[in-house]
Amino acid sequence: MTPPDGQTAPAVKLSGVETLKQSSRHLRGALAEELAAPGSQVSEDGYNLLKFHGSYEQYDRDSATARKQAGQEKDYSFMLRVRMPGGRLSAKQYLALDDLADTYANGTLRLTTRQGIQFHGIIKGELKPTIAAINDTLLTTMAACGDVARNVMTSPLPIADAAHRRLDADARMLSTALLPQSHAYHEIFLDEAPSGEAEAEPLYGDTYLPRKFKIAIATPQDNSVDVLTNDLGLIAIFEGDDLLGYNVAVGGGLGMTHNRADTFPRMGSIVGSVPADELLAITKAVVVLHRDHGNRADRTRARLKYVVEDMGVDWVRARLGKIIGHELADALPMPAFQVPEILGWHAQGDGAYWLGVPVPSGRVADQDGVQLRSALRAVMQRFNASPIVTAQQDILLADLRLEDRAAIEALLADHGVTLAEQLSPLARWALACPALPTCGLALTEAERVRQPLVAQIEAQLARFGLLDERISLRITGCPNGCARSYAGDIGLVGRIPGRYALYVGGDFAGTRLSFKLHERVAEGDIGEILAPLFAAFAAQRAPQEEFGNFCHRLGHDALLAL
Ligand code: SRM
Ligand code: SF4
Repeated sequence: MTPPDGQTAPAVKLSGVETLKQSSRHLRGALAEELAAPGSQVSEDGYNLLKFHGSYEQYDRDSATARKQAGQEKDYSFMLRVRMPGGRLSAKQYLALDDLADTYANGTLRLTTRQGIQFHGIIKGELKPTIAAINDTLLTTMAACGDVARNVMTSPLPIADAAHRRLDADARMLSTALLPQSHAYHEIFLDEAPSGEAEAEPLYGDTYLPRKFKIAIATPQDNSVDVLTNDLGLIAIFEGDDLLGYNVAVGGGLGMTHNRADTFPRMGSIVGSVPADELLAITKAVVVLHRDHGNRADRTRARLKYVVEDMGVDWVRARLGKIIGHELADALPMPAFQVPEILGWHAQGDGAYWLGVPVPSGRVADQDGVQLRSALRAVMQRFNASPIVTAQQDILLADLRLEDRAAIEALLADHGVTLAEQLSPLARWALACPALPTCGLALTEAERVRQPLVAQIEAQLARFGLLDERISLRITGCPNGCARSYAGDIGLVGRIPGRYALYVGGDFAGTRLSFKLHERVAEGDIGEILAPLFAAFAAQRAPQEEFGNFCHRLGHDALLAL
């Protein structure tokens, strides 16, 4: 797809989505009419355009077979994703979203691995009022999905210092600067009149990007966002309060397709650095690189990572230099990545405290005897907490007073909420994607088996005295990697119903991909299959060595021999 400099690309047959974008009048298509029409679904074109406005049509996969047998149509509904840079929103906004979960959705909020919030189960006729209500809170679903730059991630820590203020401001600035300029969202969902002015998409162009584009900003001290798994990873290097610049990592991404060897997860490559005042310029340059060189014929190979892999890091660096008008400086020296402890009580440095509350799989619900949703709502209302969603699907309640600690803990305990210190590190750091019943791509369960899988693995860790080890577990219902399953210590990737591929050898700090150790492990055998690895780790680990690093050091064959 990408020709060498100075040559013209051979003509390619564009994918259907490219043709749709081109003819959509900047993402309008017939969406307004389709949403107003009777029926529970939108057309395929409507489905593809809706993504740009933050929504996916889904159906309840649990009831699909029974409904088919009964001659009924599937139970269709819509997922809606809120874009909130750095996972930040106010208590008022959170409470408004919480209300909407009852009014229009399935009574739950879902905190995502990219610091967003999702609703599930909105019926077609209520999508428009839901989006309008979200807009009233001054949040948006615009460009939360689709072939554009998605929610920008950054450190969730509400530490009151110059570095954290800067990270927060950078994420907001980039998110705003990269929003599409089309007025379509306002016309379709907010009933605003067409602006009447000629509309342009100066950055994206009429066909937007070849595929989704993800950005995260981290520091070496806080890589809780897994910065290298993003299309563009920005690593801010501070010396005290001074921002020296950003190291620029390009071409990260995790999705792959089973049985297609030319698709694979990839960690971003650090191609150089830019000074602090060139953050927006380099970000736009990487977007342009993707826009102009990404594959527009084959959507499974359309991510920026394949351009970087195919063309090489030197080409990327030279190309970016051309776009921003000067060569990229060499990468700034940086210490090794770390991931700090985020949950529990921490001082913010301004007299206030944050409490990080674990939210299993990010599902904020009142279910299974735990009133987590009510508890969070009550803390926001009574203690005016500022919520922040983390990339671990958890929530930080910031700006709390230490004198309220006992009352807050009592409130949470009354609602049956488990606090971080009551959990093993494995349970604290386990991620699971939604998978069944909402995700149309799921091959296996993920969110709904998170708890039993954690329990299975905990039992084996306990056998070898490893229950206090910090180990990250990531579970996904298919190879797309939504819970970043190829980047942690242990990855479980759904293959066929009830069976998972087992990945190990990544690391907690998120610097390395894991490798596949087993192709199809039955759900009930996962603890047992890990047991020999834990035994060897307990017996042979080097001082301070973490589980992922141990697996990496031994390598695939030695681990398999165990
Ligand atoms: Fe994802 C598609 C859920 C983070 C890679 N992802 C989907 C869809 C929309 C399924 C679909 O296309 O029909 C899932 C909706 C399920 C549902 O019922 O809600 C879905 N992805 C999620 C979330 C909610 C998982 C979670 O547990 O939180 C995350 C939403 C983040 C957000 O707020 O924006 C989510 N998805 C990710 C990540 C992790 C990340 O970005 O840090 C990845 C891996 C990184 C990457 O992009 O490579 C990821 N999702 C994918 C892919 C594979 C993309 C690829 O190019 O390889 C798909 C499939 C696709 O796009 O075709 C996908
Ligand atoms: Fe769906 Fe697969 Fe993403 Fe899980 S990893 S949410 S199953 S697309």
